[in-house]
Amino acid sequence: MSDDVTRVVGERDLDATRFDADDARAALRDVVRTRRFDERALALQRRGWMSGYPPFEGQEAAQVGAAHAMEADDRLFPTYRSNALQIARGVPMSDVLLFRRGFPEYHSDHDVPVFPQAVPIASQIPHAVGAGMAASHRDADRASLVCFGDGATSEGDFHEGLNFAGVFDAPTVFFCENNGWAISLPERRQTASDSIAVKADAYGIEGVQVDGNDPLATRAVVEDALERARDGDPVLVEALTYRQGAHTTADDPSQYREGEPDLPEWRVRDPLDRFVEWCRGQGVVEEGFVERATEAANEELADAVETAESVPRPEPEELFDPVYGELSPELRRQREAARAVVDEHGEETYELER
Ligand SMILES: Cc1ncc(C[n+]2csc(CCOP(=O)(O)OP(=O)(O)O)c2C)c(N)n1
Ligand SMILES: [Mg+2]
Repeated sequence: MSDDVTRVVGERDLDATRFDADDARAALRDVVRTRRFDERALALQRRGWMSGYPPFEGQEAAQVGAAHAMEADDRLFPTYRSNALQIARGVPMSDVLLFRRGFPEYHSDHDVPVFPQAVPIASQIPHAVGAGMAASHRDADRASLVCFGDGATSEGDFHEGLNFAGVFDAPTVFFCENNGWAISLPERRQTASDSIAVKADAYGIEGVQVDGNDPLATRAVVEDALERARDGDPVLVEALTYRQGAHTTADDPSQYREGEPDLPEWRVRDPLDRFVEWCRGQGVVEEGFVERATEAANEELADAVETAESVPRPEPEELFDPVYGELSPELRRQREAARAVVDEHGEETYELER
């Protein structure tokens, strides 16, 4: 494993990268766009529009960089925190909002190959490896990109997934967003290894670290990793980033943030301002670019909320019917009780829930 952390922003000029001005602008536009999504989603949750929301503020650059590195046919395996990645990849904002609003089965007619977002930690990792193996059995030129956090590396599924990928050359990129925290547990308590990337050594695969708050560095590293993976060499990418907000809207970080880890100076906590400044210095964006990107994101969000609100609420029976072939007497009773509440209160039912 290389000890180097790949960095571009604040370290190199655009001319010294594989990217051009359009690439940099596309990255900035999506960082701004997903930041706006996160802010709006938090506000919607605060007024009861959805029951809970896991903010990704601070992680936009890592996710946008990874999204822009993927080819159309690559498979994405997101978590609850990977919504910037999904959006930058082309999943409609309304789909993401609807998942959080309690429509986990809903998806619109888009053509992004994306699996359901995983909430059980690390459970998606073996799935991604399996999909990668299926691709190689079919001689399909595609890879899986599986997202997870620093906390997921303590789960058995992480180790099983990496081991399997190493043994079977499964075309998989393991994309770990090390955001400093697993709920309240700081990264220094998560592992005694020197890094997360170093764990790849144990499975005979490559591990690399990248400044995850740098969208172009992340894109370059993930592009290379996906290319290697498609050739049968899985890669573990550790994107060093930082969770600025709460774990979810049900969390109060003031209870534990005193254990704040010290970060090296280059590891800025926020990717946006530094990237804006760098893009200006490189002559890539003119005055008003960020404002226009923000305005466009606001319009997209207004449409997404309207679309999400137009999708009919599921019937209460849908909570029960897909679970068992035959419901137990107690579940039958609950199913009837749920129907009775909806019949009695109609649309107000959803107000009562809050
Ligand atoms: C199997 C499992 N165990 C525990 C939990 C509870 N849980 C939810 S998020 C979380 C921490 C995950 O931290 P990390 O992997 O770093 O991801 P992050 O939330 O920082 O993106 C835990 C323990 C869970 N969802 N699934
Ligand atoms: Mg984490």
